[in-house]
Amino acid sequence: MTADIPRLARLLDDAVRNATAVAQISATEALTLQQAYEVQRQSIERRLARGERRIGVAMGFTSRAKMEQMGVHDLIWGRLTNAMIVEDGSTISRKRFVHPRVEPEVAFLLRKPLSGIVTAMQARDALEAVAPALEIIDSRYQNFRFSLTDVVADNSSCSGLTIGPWSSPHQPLDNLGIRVMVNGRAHSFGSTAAILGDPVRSLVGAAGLVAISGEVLEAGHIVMAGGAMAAFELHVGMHVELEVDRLGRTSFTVAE
Ligand code: 0L1
Ligand code: MG
Repeated sequence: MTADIPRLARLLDDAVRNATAVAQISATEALTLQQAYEVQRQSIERRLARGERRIGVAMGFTSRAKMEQMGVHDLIWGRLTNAMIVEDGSTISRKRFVHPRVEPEVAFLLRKPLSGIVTAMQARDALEAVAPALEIIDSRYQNFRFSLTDVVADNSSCSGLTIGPWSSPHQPLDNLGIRVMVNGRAHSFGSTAAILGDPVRSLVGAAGLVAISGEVLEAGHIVMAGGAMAAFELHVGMHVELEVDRLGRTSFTVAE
């Protein structure tokens, strides 16, 4: 049976808008990976038609911790829009999400377009800046469970991002200490080395993956490198702060 891609795109877009979980698509439809990316593209097109603007991409499953947490072992990507930006230090409403989680990342800002097979040196050369970032992920599937094609169709769970101060990318990024604090207390520690050994490799991967879908990482766009550690659940009353060595801090608070 041919998959009804526009229907699935609408289903997931409605799930985002209503913050309501849906059943895994893979329970009833055997999508190919290419079809899953097409569902993602069409669901984001619906957001763009409502006035949102593309601002970049988010990479997923770039660390072993994330792969093991979710049982997916392939690099994936999702599309970011301006509506997903959570101002650094601001408060989000829990009601906007189904079952949100957060994960520490680094974000790249591009000064030149990048697409296809590129070297780490070319990827670095395309960079304008780097920043500490927190990604708020929110699977639109019941119980936060999905297959590879499910999560790709669901825009790789992208939901929100806070970005801290931008710094020069001309510095080693491959082993920066990461600290996550919740309500002022240490929650978890890690290193940017967890992201493919060096987050720049995630940028190389992003350039290759978007090219398969005929896309380019545009100048001025943001690339989220992927969670460096397992994501954790967000609850009302939490103040989450990330500090990355040499890059600085970013934070947000969760309210009703
Ligand atoms: O940064 C990441 O690895 C995000 C993976 C997206 C899927 C998820 O964990 O829900
Ligand atoms: Mg992420």
